Amino acid sequence: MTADLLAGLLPVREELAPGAVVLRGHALAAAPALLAAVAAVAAAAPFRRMVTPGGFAMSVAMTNCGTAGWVTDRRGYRYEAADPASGRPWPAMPAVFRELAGEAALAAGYPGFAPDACLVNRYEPGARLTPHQDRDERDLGHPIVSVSLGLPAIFQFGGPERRGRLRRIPLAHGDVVVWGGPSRLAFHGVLPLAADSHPATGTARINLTFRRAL
Ligand code: MD6
Ligand code: FE
Repeated sequence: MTADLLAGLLPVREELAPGAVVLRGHALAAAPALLAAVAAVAAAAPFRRMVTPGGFAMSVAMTNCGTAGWVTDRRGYRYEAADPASGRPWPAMPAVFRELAGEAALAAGYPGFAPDACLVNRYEPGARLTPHQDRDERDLGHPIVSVSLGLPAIFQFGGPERRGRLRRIPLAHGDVVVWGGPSRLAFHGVLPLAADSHPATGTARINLTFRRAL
């Protein structure tokens, strides 16, 4: 049985922790339009492996759209209005992105979410994200909406302290995680992607994380 079918047997709404929910399959209907929009964004602002402040190239390739984009380099993590690779503003956020994000946030109990930034992550086999907090946004009162497309991955989810135990949550094509309130500063990561192929994305997993950055 494929991961997508397995995911369909799980409850549609899973409470991860207070303020954090998984909405299974919530982005399935929009997935083709979302992936077409990802291709358009990447044509204007190509995926690239950014460098951490410690000097290591990240295994995940990233790009952004919206009025602000998340970047990292030797100087640190921050939001920038322009793509450092081109000097041009990040591509505008596609309407299908904004609508899906606002609607998923509402379904999770966060009405009025209006993202100004979407970080687009591309995982190839072996790519991973070490546990971290998302804390570069100005107002942590806004939630984050995270959309998984293509190959499945294991999401790690803990508490507000690095030392805490991490749960493992499988995320499949079309799953959406919404994250805010008392969980906004929870540590989370993604385990190394297993090699496989998916009809929607080939050998990759795409993750969209929507934020209100400014
Ligand atoms: C990913 N996601 O799923 C990486 N951050 O590829 C994140 O880092 C993330 O999924 C904050 C909230 C939800 C997330
Ligand atoms: Fe994150």
